[in-house]
This record gives sequence, structure tokens and C-alpha cells, in this order.
Amino acid sequence: MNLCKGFRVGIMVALLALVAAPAIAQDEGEWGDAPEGAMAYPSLGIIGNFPTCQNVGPANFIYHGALCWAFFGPSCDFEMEGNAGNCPAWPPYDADECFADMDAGLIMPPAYTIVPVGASLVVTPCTAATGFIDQFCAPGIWGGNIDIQVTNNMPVDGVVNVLFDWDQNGAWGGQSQCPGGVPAPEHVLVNFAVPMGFAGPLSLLGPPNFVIGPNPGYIWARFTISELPVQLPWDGSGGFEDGETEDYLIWVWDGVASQDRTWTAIKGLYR
Ligand SMILES: [Ca+2]
Ligand SMILES: [Ca+2]
Ligand SMILES: [Ca+2]
Ligand SMILES: [Ca+2]
Repeated sequence: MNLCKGFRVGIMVALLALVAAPAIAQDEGEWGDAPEGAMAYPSLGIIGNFPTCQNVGPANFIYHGALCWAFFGPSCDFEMEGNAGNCPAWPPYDADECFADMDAGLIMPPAYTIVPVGASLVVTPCTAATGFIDQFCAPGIWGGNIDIQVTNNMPVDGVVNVLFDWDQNGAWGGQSQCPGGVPAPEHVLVNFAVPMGFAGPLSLLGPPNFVIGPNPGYIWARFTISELPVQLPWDGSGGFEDGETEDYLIWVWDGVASQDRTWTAIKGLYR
């Protein structure tokens, strides 16, 4: 091969590498597991359109390369597709992380998942722990009612982003309104820096508190750590070299104390 031809081949290889860049998601990596094209809220009959699967549209997906230098909880594990490779199938729900499974990092609140019972889908706790983040429109307080274990072993500062589907429409973005016109944005933590070398509960870094949305019930949430900030407005999709995404179903309290709920149920039996 003469020098000129070698140069041309080099250019061609570089161009091919550029063209091939979006295909990075064909490789093993870290993905989300919030439902896409599947039932997200059984009691409401709402199908999830969260950006999780590469091969389910119209929603996009989120992907992290198989490095795991930045992660939530004890570790990452890698798959070829969303929902731990089960896309487009739900159930199983939360096939990647649920809670206390040696992967998941959520410290509080307790997480829930969805399981088939006969012909129905039923929301059930991930573990024996049950409980809500707080009442609708109450403050979300890092270290008070929400926290996640995070580690950044990357050679750069990382960023964490967190989404909650407050209006239960099966997608992330925009905002809901609480009484008095108080906005409750779904993107509750925006490009929050996690210094190189940090390992601990995210609350130690003082992330800003937020407003819990106005809908009581179950809410899909996404926690993402990455080497680069997300583009705004963010719908939960993206492609990153490093980091991890963990999705959780959490409970927003309707404000009815459990003893009242029990008493109402008891009275109902005698009517
Ligand atoms: Ca994941
Ligand atoms: Ca994984
Ligand atoms: Ca993890
Ligand atoms: Ca939403």
C-alpha cells in the first residue's frame, strides 16, 4: 500500500468510526428498567412510555457503556438491552434492580415492583420493607425521606439526575401543580455534581430539596449517574460511556392514616 492510499484508508476508518458511534448501544452495558410499551400503573390502566428499550418505540432509551466506574449501590451489572435484557417483555418488572439485591442503591423510601397474580398485575414491595416517600405535595428531603448510595471512581466529577413521573402519565418531563400554584417539576435533581472519589449517600453532598407531586399512589422514578450532564429538557434518555441508571416504583401517600383506613374497612364490613 502506498502512503497516499494508506492515508485515504486511515480517513475512511476514521469516518466509519464516526458513523458507527451511535451503534455503541449494540454492546453490553447498563440500562434502565422502567416499563416501556407495558403496563406502568395497573390501578390506572396507564401504559409506560419510559425511555428504556432500544428496540421499542417511540420512546428512546438510556445506555451506559460497560465500565461501571460510577454507580449506585454496591455495583452495576451489564446487559444487552433494557430491563436486564428482557425488553420488550414486562413482566418481569424491575429485572435489573429492585432493592437490597446487591445492585440497587436506593436507601429510602422503600421500593415497589409489579408482579402478575393470575390475570392481574399487582403492586408489591421489593422486600419486607414498606412505606411512602411522604404525602403528596410535601417536600422531598435528601437524607430525610429520600437517599441513594453513590460511588464515583471516574477520573472526572460525575453528575446525578433524578426524575419522578408525578402526573402518572407514563413519561418523564414537565411539571405538575400543587395547591397555591406551587410547581412540582418531574426533573427533581438536575445535573448535580458528584466529585471524583466520592462514595456515600447522595444526601451528604447537599442536593436541593424538591416538591413531591400532587398525585397519591405509585410513581416511577429514574436515578442516573453519568460522566456528562444531560441535555435539557430531559426525558430520561441518553447515551453515556460510563455510569448507571436505576429505576424504582415508589409510593406517594394519600394522607389517610393506616388506622383510619383500617377503621373505615372495619366499619364497611358491618354496613
Ligand atoms: Ca440499570
Ligand atoms: Ca444492569
Ligand atoms: Ca447499582
Ligand atoms: Ca409524567
